[in-house]
Amino acid sequence: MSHFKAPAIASSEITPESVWLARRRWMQQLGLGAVALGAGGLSLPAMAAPAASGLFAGKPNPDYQVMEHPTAEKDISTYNNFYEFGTDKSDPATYAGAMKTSPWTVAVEGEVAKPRTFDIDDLRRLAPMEERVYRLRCVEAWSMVIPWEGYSLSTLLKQVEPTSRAKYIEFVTAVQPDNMPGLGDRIIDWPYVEGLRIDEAMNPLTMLVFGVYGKVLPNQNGAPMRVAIPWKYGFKSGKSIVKIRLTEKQPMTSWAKIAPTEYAFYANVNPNVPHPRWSQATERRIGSGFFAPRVDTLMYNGYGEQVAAMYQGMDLKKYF
Ligand SMILES: Nc1nc2c(c(=O)[nH]1)N[C@H]1C(S)=C(S)[C@@H](COP(=O)(O)O)O[C@H]1N2
Ligand SMILES: [Mo]
Repeated sequence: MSHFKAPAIASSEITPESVWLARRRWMQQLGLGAVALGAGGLSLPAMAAPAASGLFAGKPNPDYQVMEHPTAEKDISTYNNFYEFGTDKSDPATYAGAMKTSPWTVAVEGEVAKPRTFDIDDLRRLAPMEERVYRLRCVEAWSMVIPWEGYSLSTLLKQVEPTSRAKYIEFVTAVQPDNMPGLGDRIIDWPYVEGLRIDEAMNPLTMLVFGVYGKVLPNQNGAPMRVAIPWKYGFKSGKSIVKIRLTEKQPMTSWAKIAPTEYAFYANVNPNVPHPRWSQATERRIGSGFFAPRVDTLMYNGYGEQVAAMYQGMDLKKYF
């Protein structure tokens, strides 16, 4: 498939160990144990696609792996931002179980030749699940390393054929008043809306996520489908998406609406542009212990090679 091809990632960015760990886990899920593990080399042996029950056992894609070990599954699913369920980090794990994730449809509309409402099951089968180990850097200066299961958003967008007027894309999160206790807080003008420029949306790194750690996505992480845009601050990656709209004009996004001087549209991870109230130069890795040293935040969260060209010539202090 064409979207497997794309980014030229320096081999220095690919850690054989992390690829191997992800690959081993995938093999174990398929019941192959150590049998099929050859020495060295990143190529996977040819084998049958995961059975339906193993839908979320995505095949590790060696083009999308970061150096660090993944954050523990428990931390990924209990330390969350999902304001629809409250503003404490523990609220989503406590309350998101009540969110109804089935039946679920995603409407893809706006500047497209073939608008269509997809059933979530069809989206899960639109392309083979891949496991991609991505960094997630929150604007609050903490971070995680997460093995997501999904595929490039571009795969879905190609199905609906964006028109030449499609310059931006908008992601709209579900609103379930009976099941989302955080909606009572009018911090955000619900629904939660995020957006990207169309070239950012088509970048192969931009991922539709359906699972994590080889399992269906927990509700608190944005089930049944969320996006992951790993070179941007976490708030750009909308959760529990029900609508995707392609537009000619830049969409008004939730955080830019609340505090435009703090959270602008681009929100590319940039250690050189501080948040008005704190530095963005370092980050705290969740799960690494209270006394663990903070780590330096990388330009574009370490994904510069794949994304910097999209921002050439732009004043990153102005378009932060
Ligand atoms: N709908 C919705 N999406 C959201 C948020 C939210 O409050 N509501 N929080 C964002 C923020 S600030 C971050 S850091 C990530 C956190 O994703 P995680 O909880 O899966 O780690 O989700 C983003 N997506
Ligand atoms: Mo965040």
